[in-house]
Amino acid sequence: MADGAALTAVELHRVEIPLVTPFRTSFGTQSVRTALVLRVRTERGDGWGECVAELEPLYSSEFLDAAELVIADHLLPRLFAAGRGLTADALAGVLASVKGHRMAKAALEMAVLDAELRAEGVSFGARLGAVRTAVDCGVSVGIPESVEALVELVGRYLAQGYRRVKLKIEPGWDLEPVRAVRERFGGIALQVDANAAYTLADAEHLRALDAFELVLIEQPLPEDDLRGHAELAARLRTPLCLDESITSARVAAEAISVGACSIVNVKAGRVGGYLEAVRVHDVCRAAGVAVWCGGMLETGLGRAANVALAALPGFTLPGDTSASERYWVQDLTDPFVLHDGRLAVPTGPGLGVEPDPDRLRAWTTVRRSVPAP
Ligand code: OSB
Ligand code: MG
Repeated sequence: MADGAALTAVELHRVEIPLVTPFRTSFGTQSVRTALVLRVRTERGDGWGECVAELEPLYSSEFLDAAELVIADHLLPRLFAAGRGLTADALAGVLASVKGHRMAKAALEMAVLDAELRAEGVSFGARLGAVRTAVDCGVSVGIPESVEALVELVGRYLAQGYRRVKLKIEPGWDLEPVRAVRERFGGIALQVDANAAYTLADAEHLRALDAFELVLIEQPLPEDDLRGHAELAARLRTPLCLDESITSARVAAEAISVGACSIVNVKAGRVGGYLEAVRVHDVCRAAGVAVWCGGMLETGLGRAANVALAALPGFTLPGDTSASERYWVQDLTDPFVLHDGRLAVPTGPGLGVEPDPDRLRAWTTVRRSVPAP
C-alpha cells in the first residue's frame, strides 16, 4: 500500500484561549480553553487537527498532557513508520496496537484527513457524507450563579436564534432551574446533561423531570453503567441519550440493543475520530436511533469538522455546534456565525478553514515540532 502521503513532521501547538463566560459542569469550571492544535506536514501538503482532551481528566480519563505525550512518544513513531502507507483510512489500523487514547488518535486522524482532502480539493462534508449545506444549532448552558442568571442567559441565546437549549444539571441543580426555564420560555426544545453525576438510586428524583417534556436526558449515570442506564430508561418517559458511554460504533450498537439509550450524542474525539463517528452515525441510523453532534468547546478547527459531521442524514436533532461568539471574543479561525439558528457547512477543501497565523502564534504557550526520523 503506497497511496498515502508520508508525514515529514508534526507540530504540536498548545493554545490558551479565554472563554467569554466560564463554563461550569458537574465536573468542574473552565474559564480558559487549553487546546492542542496539530499541524501535520506531508509530502502533499499540510493538515490541521484539534485534540479535544481537557486540561484535567474530569470529563473522561483523557487529559491534555497525556494526549501530548502519547502523540509524541507512541503514536507519531507508528505514523512515521507507516510511510506512504499512511492514509486517513489506514490510520486507525496503524495505531490500533495502542490501547485507548481516542482523543489523541482522533486529533491525528483529523489532521491527516485534512491534509489528504486539501490535496484532493474535497471538503470534509463531502468526504463524510453531508447531505445539508447548513445545520441546526443548539447551545449548551453551564451552571451559573443563580436561577435568575440562568434564565437571563437562556433568554439571550434564544434571542440569538438557537434552536434548542441544553442545561447542565447536577444533584442540587436540576428540577428548579429546569422548571424556571420551562415556565419562562414555554415550548422551546429543552434538554439536560448530567455528565454522569447521578446514580440509579436517584431514579425517582430524575423521574420528576418527566413533567418538563424534555427532548432528552444526557448521560445521567457513570460511563461504564450501560445496565443502569437501561434500568433507568425503563422507569422514565423522557428519552435517555448517552455521551461519555459511547466510545465506539460497537459500544453504540451494544447500548442500543440493551435499551440503555434511544438517542446518541456523537463526538468524534470520544470515539477515536471522524471516520468512527460516521460509523456510530451509521449504526444508530440503521437502528432508527437519532443522533446529534456534541461539542467540546472546540476552536474553529474542530467546529468546522463538527459542522460537516452534523450535516449527515442521521443528525436529526440540533447539536452543541454553537457559533464562535458563544465561546470566544475571537476564534482561532474565521468565525462561525449563526444565521437563523444554523451554521453553514464549510465548502472549501479539507476543513475549509485554517488558523489565523498571528493568533495561533500569539495564543500558543508551548510549541514543539516532531520531525520524521
Ligand atoms: O458533556 O457535552 C458535554 C463541554 C466539554 C465537555 C463535555 C461536554 C461539553 C459541553 C459543551 O456540553 C458543548 C459545546 O462545545 O458547546
Ligand atoms: Mg455531554
